Amino acid sequence: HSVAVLGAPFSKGQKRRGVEHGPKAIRDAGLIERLSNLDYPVHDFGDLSFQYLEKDEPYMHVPYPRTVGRANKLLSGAVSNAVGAGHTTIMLGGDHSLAIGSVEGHARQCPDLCLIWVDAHADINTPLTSPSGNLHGQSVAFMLKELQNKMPELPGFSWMKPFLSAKDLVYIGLRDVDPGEYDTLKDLGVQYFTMRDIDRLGIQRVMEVSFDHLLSRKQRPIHLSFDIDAMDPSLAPATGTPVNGGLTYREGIWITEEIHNTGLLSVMDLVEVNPALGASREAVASTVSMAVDVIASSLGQTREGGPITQESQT
Ligand code: DIR
Ligand code: MN
Ligand code: MN
Ligand code: MN
Repeated sequence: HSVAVLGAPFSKGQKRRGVEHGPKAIRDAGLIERLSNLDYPVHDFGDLSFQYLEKDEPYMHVPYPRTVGRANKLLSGAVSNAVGAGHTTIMLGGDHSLAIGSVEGHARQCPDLCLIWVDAHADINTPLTSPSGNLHGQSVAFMLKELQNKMPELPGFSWMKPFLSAKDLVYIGLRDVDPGEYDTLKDLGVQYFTMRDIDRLGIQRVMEVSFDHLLSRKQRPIHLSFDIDAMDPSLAPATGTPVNGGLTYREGIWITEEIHNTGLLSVMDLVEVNPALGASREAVASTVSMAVDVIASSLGQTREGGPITQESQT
């Protein structure tokens, strides 16, 4: 198989500037070279170019609905094309509102996909429950069929319909869940693992139960939506909404290694790297390096080495 890398320099799903520079920072840190050390061809599709609408009045307290909706429509088509061409697709954000288009485009090719959401946050607010209004905290609510009658019709989103069932979703890494989100998670019976659950069960067991939940009935494509703020802020400080007590390096890599080992990873989002934040150059460099490591590990980079292949003979 082959890998497609797709940059999505977009930031209007939240209010801090700089996250649109994520794709460039991740590429500059050598992502493509790292992936070419693995055993398949890598196609870099470059960055999408998003239009920022001049007139885009807030919907209630939700800023830039049309701009976010349009960006996601564009991204959806690009992800759908890349998956349709047979590539395992890596989407570099940009903020996490981009998961709406990424997962939707993936689902157009693979209607039976399942979604693993690795994040400090559940991103399942609706415009009515959202404390901030920011669309990057609402992405999952746009996807879920069960929330259809709780979602107002936002301008910019008429191109899509909810397409995912709550049973096809697992969260890992949660530690900052808003009250409305908590109620939704409980009402819908979503399978989720907070940092407290990881402390209790261990990350190995968390992944085992996650795969049991998603894959025991049948094998199907996995969409991994990885918000870098899932990682502990000591490892990934350059992000818009860091929360203490996150995943360790080894927990993060265990998650991605286990997902690779299923052989079912189809699309991965890596979002919320913001090179304009972070207290120093080192802080930005460590965040970007963490992003490259979880991507490479999702695509088969191992901690165990491997046999000689054609590629490994210089
Ligand atoms: C918060 C923060 N729950 C919100 N969400 C973030 O704005 O809805 N998601 N930062 O990544
Ligand atoms: Mn997120
Ligand atoms: Mn987050
Ligand atoms: Mn492999």
